[in-house]
Amino acid sequence: MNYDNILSEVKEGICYITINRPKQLNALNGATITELNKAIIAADNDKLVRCIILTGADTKAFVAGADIKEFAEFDKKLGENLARKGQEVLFDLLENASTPSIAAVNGFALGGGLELAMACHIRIASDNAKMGLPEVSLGVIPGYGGTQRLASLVGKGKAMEMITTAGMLSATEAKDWGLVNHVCTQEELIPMAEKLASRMKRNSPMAIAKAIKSVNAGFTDGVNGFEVEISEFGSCFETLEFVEGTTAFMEKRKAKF
Ligand code: DAK
Repeated sequence: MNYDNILSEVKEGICYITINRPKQLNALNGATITELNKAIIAADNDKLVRCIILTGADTKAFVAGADIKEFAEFDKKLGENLARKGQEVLFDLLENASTPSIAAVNGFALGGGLELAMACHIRIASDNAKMGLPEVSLGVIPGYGGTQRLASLVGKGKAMEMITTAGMLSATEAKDWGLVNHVCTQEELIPMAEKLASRMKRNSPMAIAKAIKSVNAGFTDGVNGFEVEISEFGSCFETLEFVEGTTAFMEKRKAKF
């Protein structure tokens, strides 16, 4: 499918989605959110796609936030509605997708941009990346799940510091804080994401999907993550991928999923 604001391409089991508005530092406007929604649904429904790598076009920004020019005119009702809709159609969608996603943070990831990276299952960053939630400097608060996901990734105290100071972390600080898993040079960023993806590709997509569901359950209010794990664990035993995984082990060969 052709998009105006993003690029989406599937190669060797990986769906590469690139936010492609470099002149606006890849800021997220409504049209971009709609296209990301379509591309993520398509990737998650494509059995050949085993990992999604999300990045920003050019070398300066992953995503420098929601498009400030677009939300400057919002009122209370519109703000609330769009926060709910945006969370559903993009951020929750990505977090709850069965396909694992890696945010390859190649520059500024601010506001909605950091929220997007945090909705991915894994984050890696190039050494020029800068991350922050500067919303309070604009008189708003993070509205795409940032107050919740940042606190769950770095802890409440550090999240409070980042949000109330509107400060930015360097890539190495973000790694020290647990916000990103790995830091590398800009040239190494996509190869590093591909290396992680290639390890995922060896494993059972069914089991990965169930593991994602179980981990996420532990971070969902009113849901007992242990119970979800037990039930998802049990359901693995009635799948062909389980049969293939265990048979391959006993036959001393690599499983073919
Ligand atoms: N929106 C729109 N345009 C942006 C942008 C943004 N977030 N960030 C950068 N740009 C544009 C600039 O306006 C500029 O465009 P021209 O003036 O050339 O037309 C171009 O990108 C290049 O930017 P700069 O000239 O500023 O580049 P610098 O290297 O000087 O500075 C910077 C880079 C990243 C430090 C700076 O651009 C910057 O501070 N950008 C804004 C960062 C920011 O505050 N982001 C927004 C965070 S708040 C909502 C839910 C959530 C949200 C909103 C609504 N609802 C549910 C309704 C989330 C809000 C946020 O994300």
